[in-house]
Amino acid sequence: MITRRNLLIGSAAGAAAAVLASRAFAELPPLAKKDKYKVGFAQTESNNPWRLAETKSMQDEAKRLGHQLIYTDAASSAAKQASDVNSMIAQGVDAIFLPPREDKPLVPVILAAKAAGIPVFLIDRDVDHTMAKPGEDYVTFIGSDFIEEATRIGEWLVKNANGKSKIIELEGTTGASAARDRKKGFDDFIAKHPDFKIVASQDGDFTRDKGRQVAETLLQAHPDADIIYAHNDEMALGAIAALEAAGKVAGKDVLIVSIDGEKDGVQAIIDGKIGAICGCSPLFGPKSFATLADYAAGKKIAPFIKNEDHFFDAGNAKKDFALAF
Ligand code: GYE
Repeated sequence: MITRRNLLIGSAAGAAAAVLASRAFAELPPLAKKDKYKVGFAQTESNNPWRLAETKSMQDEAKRLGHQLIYTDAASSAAKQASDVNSMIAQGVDAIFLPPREDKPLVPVILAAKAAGIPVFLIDRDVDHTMAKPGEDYVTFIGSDFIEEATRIGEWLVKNANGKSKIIELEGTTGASAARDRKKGFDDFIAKHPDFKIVASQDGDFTRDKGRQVAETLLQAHPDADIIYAHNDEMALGAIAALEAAGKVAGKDVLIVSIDGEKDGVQAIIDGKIGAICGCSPLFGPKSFATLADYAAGKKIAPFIKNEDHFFDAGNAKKDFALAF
């Protein structure tokens, strides 16, 4: 008999057994009702305030509830994140919380966890639904609606651009659902507003330094660009550094908009350097563990559990600063 938790995922025998087990369990794996769980949280990287706030929120809530949290950091590598998940499966965790760094490379380990009888909850980023489906292969996706975030930024721009129109777009990590949808939502919106034009769009990997480098290159190629849309605050802050190095004034010569709501970002609104930020909460702990408990209690879980985002601009940045992370 196959003991689901003991599959040796990775070995040939393990892979074959995993296929058998996945056929035997077309449904999501159940989760026994227990007071204390051993759960995995496979973080993508820890190089920005958003990630650090998310990790702290998961750790704090696990501690508060008395669960054991197995935490790993993939150091910006989807391959390492996949092997981190495999090792959680081998350790026989009860459930796994996973923010898939990219939307395709993590699918095989999500399916392997399912085959091993371990429910997976995707948090903050989703996977490609043609390869794996919420409610079938993993329990749910908990996170923001990235298309909506990007559309809100577009709507703000249309009202507040004051004649500025040539946009440089700094994209998040290629292959990340957050980057894909923040681009799609924005680009589709701008396509309906012919007064605006995206003159260049490039991957800045969601980091401050890459954002600065890419902004520097794109500003050289498009010196007349007067708007920068960054898929997160870190890249927007990098873009401010690039503008200042080029002798331009952020917020005057170039209007900057972004997404997240970290403290440095909201402070940059107060300082007049960023025009608007659509918030994106990293505080996943309470909702993640509440969803886990609901699942164990046999409640029906929606395939998408949406986080509501707070919008910041000069009108509320000071008053709402406490909402920044
Ligand atoms: O905006 C960014 C982080 O996946 C929603 O990833 C998340 C994004 C967040 O690195 O700052």
